[in-house]
Amino acid sequence: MQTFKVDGMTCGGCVGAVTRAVQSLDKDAKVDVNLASHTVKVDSHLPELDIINVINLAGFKARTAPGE
Ligand SMILES: [Cu+2]
Repeated sequence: MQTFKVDGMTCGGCVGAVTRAVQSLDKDAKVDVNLASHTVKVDSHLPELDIINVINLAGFKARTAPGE
């Protein structure tokens, strides 16, 4: 499980967009978005950097959240 802080998510549409972005790289990825804490948890085999890049390409601002 990898945890990211993602800025720019405001509604369910954003949740869907982030989820689809990650799953475009790994269709079996489990993506758990918490809008209130701006946190995205990803359970997949993807490298951390790939996840950050694809979320940013979708129009958000992702960074690692170490220790969470
Ligand atoms: Cu939205």
